[in-house]
Amino acid sequence: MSSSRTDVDAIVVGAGFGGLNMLHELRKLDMTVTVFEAGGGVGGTWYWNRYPGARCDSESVYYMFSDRFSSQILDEWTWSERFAGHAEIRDYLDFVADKMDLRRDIRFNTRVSAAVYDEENNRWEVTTDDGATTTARYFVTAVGCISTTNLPPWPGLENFAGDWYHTGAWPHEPVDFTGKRVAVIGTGATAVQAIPEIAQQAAHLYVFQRTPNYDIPARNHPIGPDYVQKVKSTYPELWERARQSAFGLPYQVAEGSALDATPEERERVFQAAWDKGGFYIGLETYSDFLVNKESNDTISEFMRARIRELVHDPATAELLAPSDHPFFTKRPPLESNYYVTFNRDNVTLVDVRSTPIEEITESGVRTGGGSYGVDAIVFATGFDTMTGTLFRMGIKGRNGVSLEHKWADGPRTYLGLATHGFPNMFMITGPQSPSVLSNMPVAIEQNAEFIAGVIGHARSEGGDFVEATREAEDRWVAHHNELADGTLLLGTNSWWVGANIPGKVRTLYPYVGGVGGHRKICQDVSEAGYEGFTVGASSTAAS
Ligand code: NA7
Repeated sequence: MSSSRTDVDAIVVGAGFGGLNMLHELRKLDMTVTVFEAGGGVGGTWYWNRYPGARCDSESVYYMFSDRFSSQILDEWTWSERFAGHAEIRDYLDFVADKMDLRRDIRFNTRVSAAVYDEENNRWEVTTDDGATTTARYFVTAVGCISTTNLPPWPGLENFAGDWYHTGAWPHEPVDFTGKRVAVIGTGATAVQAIPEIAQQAAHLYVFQRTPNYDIPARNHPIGPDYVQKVKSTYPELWERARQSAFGLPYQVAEGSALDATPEERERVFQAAWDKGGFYIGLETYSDFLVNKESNDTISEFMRARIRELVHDPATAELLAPSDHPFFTKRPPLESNYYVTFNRDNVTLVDVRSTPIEEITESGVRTGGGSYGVDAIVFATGFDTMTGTLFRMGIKGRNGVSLEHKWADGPRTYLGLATHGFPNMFMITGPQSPSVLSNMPVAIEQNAEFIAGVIGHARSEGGDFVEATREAEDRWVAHHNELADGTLLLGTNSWWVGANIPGKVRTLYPYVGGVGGHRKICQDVSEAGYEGFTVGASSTAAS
């Protein structure tokens, strides 16, 4: 392996939380970095997801960079709501980018179309849609887990006379549905946020549901200075708890099975968490929902009972009450006025489980059960998550092997952050890392610090080449699969297991061992001299 010069030391793809954090960490190593970002600004998922009601389901005071990134920013930024809306999160990331002077290294409106490892020169050649090729020693993807939209290939969309939108690529100008008949297809976390908002404008809203979810009340509200001050004063402890926790949130971890409580005690515990709103009901009540079906049945039934209380029409309530999967084996949406929206006269729930969508027509949506005339269609049909964006980037490692080919039977990673055969490449929140099963900024912070740690280690050894070994990768995949097999998650059709995309490999994509567990393993790896990584040096530096 010889080595030639490169345009920059590292290329990072994406300028959301992950890319900004990675850029910051690489700068600390005195590296030159170019970040390519397809969007016109920072924000990642929040740049694209501007649909009505789009907001974060992690509490805003924990959905941010911690003191490890910048204690000044942590101190200066103040959120206005318990769960921040998309515009406020963009404002925050703009604030971060300006404060840290990050924009000078970011090339906006530039999409990566190919990234090829050149073994001869030990460098990555990254081609962008402006036709340019940029070379770098290191290549880091920070492309988000939920960034490539999924539009099911229903025939006829080209004939539709009205306007249509995908929630994940929403226009930057507000869309006015006033007086219009609107179809929303999908009832995932996105649709659950958008539907109550659109229903207030639309003349009539048809909601096309294939699978109901267990939607948890968000109980969003403005937060005042006293609360913010209290949180800020305890941040050091809260961040430490979040870093050691399973889900990247500083909640009190539940212990014990729901089956060990009396029915009355369970009801009281569930009700208190339901009233509190947010993910507490899944995380702070009992600990075995994901591994014990019988325990899960207790909370699933509690949730169904709440839905039946909220929705007046019994037939609609029954359609909205999930019975095909246990609670939290699919991402539970947080809802604000979602269920009660179905009590409005201008909202109709259409069951496309029993009568699937067959065609988009000139005038609307045709299912096996009938035709629905609409003026606008909102596709809230999700994403090709976790691997979709990585595969579309045209990544090729050693010997020209594509990532898609290497992962044809499912992702194979070391720690969810690197993959054998792709030297000097790292993934922020890659498959088989905690990623989407966590409060993302906390997972991202660890990922970025660890990746910088590996690169820093290689450099301190005089190296400029680092690769996960096949043995280390095999061990991680076996460990990942063993944990996944011990849960109920693989039994439910969800995007967590790739079930939303026809033909996609069914495997648990995120790592279920928790943010704290993953962090501990990574720490052990680093303390053992970055065990599982081969470090080397290019033989000569050509000019
Ligand atoms: P999701 O959670 O993947 O939801 C997509 C929705 O679209 C879901 O209700 C799907 O039903 C529905 N869908 C997808 N394809 C079809 C077809 N062919 N027919 C009928 N219905 C369909 O995406 P979101 O954008 O809501 O949320 C993604 C994540 O972003 C979320 O989990 C948070 O982590 C943030 P299905 O359930 O597959 O039957």
